[in-house]
Amino acid sequence: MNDDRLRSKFLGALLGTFVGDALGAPVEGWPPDRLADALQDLRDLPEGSPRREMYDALFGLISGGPVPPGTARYTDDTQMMIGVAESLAEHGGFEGPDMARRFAENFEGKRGYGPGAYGVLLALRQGAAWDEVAGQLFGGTGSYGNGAAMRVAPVGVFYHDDPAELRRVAELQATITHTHPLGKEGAALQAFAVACAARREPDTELDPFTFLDDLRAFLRDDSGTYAAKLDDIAELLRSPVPFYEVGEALGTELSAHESVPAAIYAFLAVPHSFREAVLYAVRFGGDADTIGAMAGAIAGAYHGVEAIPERWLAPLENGAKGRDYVRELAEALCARKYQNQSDTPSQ
Ligand code: AR6
Ligand code: MG
Repeated sequence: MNDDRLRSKFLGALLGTFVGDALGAPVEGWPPDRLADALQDLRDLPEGSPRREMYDALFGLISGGPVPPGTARYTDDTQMMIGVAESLAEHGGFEGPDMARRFAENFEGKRGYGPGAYGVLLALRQGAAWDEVAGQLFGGTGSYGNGAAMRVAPVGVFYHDDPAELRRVAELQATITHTHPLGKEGAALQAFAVACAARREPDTELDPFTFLDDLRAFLRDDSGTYAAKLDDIAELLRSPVPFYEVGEALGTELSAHESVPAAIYAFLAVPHSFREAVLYAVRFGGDADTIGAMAGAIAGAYHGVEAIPERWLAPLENGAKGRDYVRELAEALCARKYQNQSDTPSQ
């Protein structure tokens, strides 16, 4: 694979996370079968209200109407993905204290963090050690929320050619906030899905069943939860059903095992189009921002940044750590990767 193409995949994975997150955010928590009606209802919200602005962005993005600049905002998914990428790009590998510090410094409470992660980040801001707080969540079982998977795209592209190191770093970055085995495995699986997408040439036909075989061989999950989900994905691809039934079958919840599979499905159902894969993911409703972010990461890693519609990129918020910053971060991460290996992607 030539170096321009790989660089484009780094950009696609990170900006794909951002776009999917921003598109899904306005409809997070909505039931999929009522999403069309709900979009209609939102039109009645007062001009200038934050929810209305987000709606304008979403509706404009989907329908082709006008999109006010800066109105497509990201949530905790992208904010934490930025922390992962910053730390990897700076150190060329996993540094727990540094990544946790970046999560804490980037943290803005209004970005919609899950309750478990919110508490961990407050503790980190008050000086707690990076590997001590998360294990205490949920009665000491740790979180199996999708928060470690939603942010993992940088690990997927950075280690796309090294599955063992990818798994090690995906799990380690998870443990800062998510120590439950299902939370960590969801992060590893999502990172590996991004890697598998990054390793494939976008202009050749993608076989979803071979892709699923690769994911199955990677799994390390004694509970069998993720293997069963991958079987369900294969079955749904063989015998397609309406999208809301897909959501019901695979799950669209805040937990990793009830959301990572839906994101993988959205990519595999429409592998020829970044745009359609992300729209499919967002229309699941439920945890739409995170399923959108994860599907966007996989589809972006496969197609590359050129496949993300310009009219989706243009309205993304672009403040200090906004769209241009994420683009530069993806460039820096790619440069760091090949500096580490002291070669270029094409050699
Ligand atoms: N036992 C019971 N419930 C659990 C457990 C457990 N061990 N682990 C998680 N949950 P959290 P996140 C449930 O809070 O994963 C935002 O919208 C519990 O209800 O760690 O960082 C983000 O954008 C818990 O509150 O948050 C993500 O989309 C919930 O799972 C999403 O929330 C989420 O776990 C998850 O973020
Ligand atoms: Mg979110």
